Amino acid sequence: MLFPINSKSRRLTSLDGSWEFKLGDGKKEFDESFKNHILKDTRPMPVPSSFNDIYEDVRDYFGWVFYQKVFDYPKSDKKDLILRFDSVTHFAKVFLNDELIGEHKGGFLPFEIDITGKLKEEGNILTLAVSNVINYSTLPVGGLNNMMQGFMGMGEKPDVNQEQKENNPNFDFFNYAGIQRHVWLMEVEKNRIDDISIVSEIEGSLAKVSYKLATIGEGEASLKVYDEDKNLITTCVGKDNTFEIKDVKLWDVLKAYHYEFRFTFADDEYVLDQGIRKIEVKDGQFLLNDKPVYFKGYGKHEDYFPNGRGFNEVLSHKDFSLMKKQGANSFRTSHYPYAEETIRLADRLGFLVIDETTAVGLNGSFGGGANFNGQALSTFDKHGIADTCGDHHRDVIRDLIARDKNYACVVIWSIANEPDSTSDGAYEYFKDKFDLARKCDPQKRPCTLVSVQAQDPLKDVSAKLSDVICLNRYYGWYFGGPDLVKPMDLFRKELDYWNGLNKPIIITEYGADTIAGFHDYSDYPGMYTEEFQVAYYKASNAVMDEYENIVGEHPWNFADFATAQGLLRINGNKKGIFTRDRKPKLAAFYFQERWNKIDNNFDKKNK
Ligand code: BDP
Repeated sequence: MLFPINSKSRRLTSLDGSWEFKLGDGKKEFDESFKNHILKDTRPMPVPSSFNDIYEDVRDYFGWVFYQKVFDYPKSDKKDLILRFDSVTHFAKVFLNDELIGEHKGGFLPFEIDITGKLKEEGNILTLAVSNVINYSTLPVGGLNNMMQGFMGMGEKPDVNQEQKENNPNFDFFNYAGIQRHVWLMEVEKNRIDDISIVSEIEGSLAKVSYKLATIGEGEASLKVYDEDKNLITTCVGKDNTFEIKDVKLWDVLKAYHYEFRFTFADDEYVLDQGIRKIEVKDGQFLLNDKPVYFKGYGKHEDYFPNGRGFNEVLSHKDFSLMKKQGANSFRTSHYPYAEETIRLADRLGFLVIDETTAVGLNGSFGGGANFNGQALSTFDKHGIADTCGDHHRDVIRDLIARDKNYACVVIWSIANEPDSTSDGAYEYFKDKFDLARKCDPQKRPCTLVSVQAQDPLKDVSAKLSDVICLNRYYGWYFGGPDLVKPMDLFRKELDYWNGLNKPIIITEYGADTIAGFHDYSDYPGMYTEEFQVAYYKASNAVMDEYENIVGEHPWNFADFATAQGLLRINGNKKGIFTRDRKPKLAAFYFQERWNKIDNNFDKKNK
């Protein structure tokens, strides 16, 4: 799916801004009686934004909410008109002038509805019914009770069969919802480019680049390629073709280079800024343009106050600036696809992206079943979690790759975060998803699943399926903390196994909750202090540095972030290297010093 742009043939009108907003009654089944009407008793709500932190009484609301915008639009007979939502979380029913015009499940990827001929010049009523409900059928997955809350006490446990009355995330971030990214009206040609795929093969200084256009209607296709100085490099004709670039300037880590690909089809024109690069996974190394890469960076979140998960252009730029100063070169879109604008910024700046689906919480035995009344559930049984959300998982993989397939910065697909990857049925379930990703991606990027710390890592199907092993490990925090000696021996013991597989390994999460301003001058600093966080990272990195196949480190998390309430969450998850408002903790200085000394092309094997 193409990113919405203005070009000489395409025109975008933003429908962002203040919409009318109203909570549903939180109880009843979905009721469509509102749909022909101007909503009453509404209040204004900014778009894009999560709704949760805008008003003081809506944060934990559960169920349907309604958004409405009434607008005029000039007559336009010659072009087609597409309504596009960059993301609506988690489920949307879209009504335009009395008619249900579309539905979409999944809160972190765009969807488009053709509304050609449906707009009036005056008084169009666009209403969205949006559900924030999460359960076994959604990704991310909702559980039966809040994983951070603990039990009810006095031997009582919540009723497993009770009707769901609230959201209980089976994941560790606040369930923000609403129209969280931009809304566009796009005027496009009737004969137009619908999709573009770019693949390149690189041999020395020669690149062979192939493109394929999907089109709607009739017309002739052509392509003009320019370099960054706007010199014309080549011209091609046809809907798919291959051309060569001699002395190619490659897109590289923190050294992005883009060619301008100017496609035309009939009267339509679409422009892509395209990076050309080569990825290979070989002998325990991750190679970019034939050179080993060392991943330095973070697992992140889209999270801020009061926007929630609402797209925040300013914050996105700020975060890249902070990461650059840190000496970082990469991040993971934990635990859902980020706004495409952020991916484009990464592409522009040369950051490497591990692009993750929304499959988080696909695990009935997490923490021994902490989120399921203390009973570990089998994830892959018939009618279990995976069975219920499996089809949706396939849709998300397809749609993520459809959106991000051309970005040079996207170097790994992450199929899921911390699924139950050691249980019976995990291999069959994930083989299907990995195969799908490999089939959908024209560039055949490496795939991974981000693996959870488990009793028996030898059973983890990641060893067989992942091209790059991604490990979330909490030795010295959840496992054995605050001791930083024995847990590190156990960490070593586990890494001996993974390192032996001869696949590159990235530690995609490790971390310790830290309250900014808590300090300790002791030689053995206490948990939650800034000194403990530094000691934890020093101890962990010392272990990780011993393993030549560990080619990357992503501390968890870049910044503190909001979560559901719970005994282990002190006003949110405090594992940030920065606070939620982007102030550094001590560990920020530690990583800044460490990473600025590690070359982006650190060849650990041959050091
Ligand atoms: C991991 C999850 C991540 C959590 C983190 C933590 O992947 O979402 O926030 O642990 O506990 O299990 O901080």
